[in-house]
Amino acid sequence: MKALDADPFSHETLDDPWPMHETLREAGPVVHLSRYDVYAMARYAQVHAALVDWQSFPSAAGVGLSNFRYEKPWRPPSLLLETDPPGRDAPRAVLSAVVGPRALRRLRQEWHAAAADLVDHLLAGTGGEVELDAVTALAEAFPLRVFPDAVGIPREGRENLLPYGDHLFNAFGPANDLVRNGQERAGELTAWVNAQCRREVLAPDGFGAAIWAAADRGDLTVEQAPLVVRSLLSAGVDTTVHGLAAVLYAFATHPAQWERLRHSPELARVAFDEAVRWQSPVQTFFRTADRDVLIGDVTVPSGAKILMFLAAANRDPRRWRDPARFDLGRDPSGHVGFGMGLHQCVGQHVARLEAEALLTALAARVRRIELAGRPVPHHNNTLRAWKSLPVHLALD
Ligand code: OVM
Repeated sequence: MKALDADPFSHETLDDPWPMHETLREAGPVVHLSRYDVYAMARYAQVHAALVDWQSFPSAAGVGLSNFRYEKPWRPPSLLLETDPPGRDAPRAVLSAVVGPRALRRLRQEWHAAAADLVDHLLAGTGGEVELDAVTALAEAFPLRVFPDAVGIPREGRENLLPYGDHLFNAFGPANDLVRNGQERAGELTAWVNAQCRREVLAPDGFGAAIWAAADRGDLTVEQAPLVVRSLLSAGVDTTVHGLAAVLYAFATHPAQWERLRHSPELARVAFDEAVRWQSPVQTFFRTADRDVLIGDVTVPSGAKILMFLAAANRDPRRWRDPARFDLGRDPSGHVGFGMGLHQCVGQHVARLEAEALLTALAARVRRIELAGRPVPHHNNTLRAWKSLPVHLALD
């Protein structure tokens, strides 16, 4: 087995992760990262197999670098992300129903109208040409307009959602400067998020109230309900924002693909999944070996942390033809950008609906979208994120 000195969490790597992913893939089915004394998988076949095999690679020791067997988690573990069956099953079943395709049907029209309204306001009176920051004006603005309302949290303090998520996703990595810089506000942000999970503050018609209703039915305990709401607020904002940023970045740099979407707006969902494959907004998660596990000719020892490179698997040439190409003509299904197996993203239908609404609204009015300046990445230990994406839009 190869041992590598690569640092997946350095600023250099976060700026441009793709060369390191290729190095890891080519080094073998599993490699050792000496800097952190962890193992890593970057090929599609191994990442997929390990994600599906939750018995050998459980999540309850944490899906970050820190091993909950030895270190106290910085917040009470998630009942979904950081719990294995059987404890995970009731929270998962409840949340799947609350944010599943059936439950989302009533939001479809409303979110399409909200997206059309947002786009109309951005383009109003611009005389056919406009420059804007696709991160703040679109990728952040749209989810922040619809998602907190759908959960049913009060308006006050919503500006805390993105900073909370940013710290949470940094905290899955090592205690580097990104984590240290976030620590200052972590207590205050966590307290705010926890306060939004209480039944009294949640609007009666939202996802949050539906989770509490499950507790009333006995499907969850009253101790579990606020933690399930916390998962929505933790995993549902930054991920979607940067997924939308990814698809907007993709179109701004692939004019022929934008043409194609304009011609066939029903491709909006495929476009979003292809962008999730292509950029992998969630780049990595760890698992922990539950026993000595033989992978190829390497024994990953019991208790070892293994870094799963979702992003590298999503560009593995063994699985994808011309993987670095953003192409609406391919079938991106099977990508591991939402994970795979029994922890696969429970909110993926929400994310797809947000993307479909926003892309449909844009495709109806925008003839051309192109970069108007240098995209500025936002470094995060887990997320592939952007600070800004200056774009020029030409209208119909
Ligand atoms: C959670 C949680 C937090 C972050 C990410 C995530 C991608 C879940 O609290 O359940 O899934």
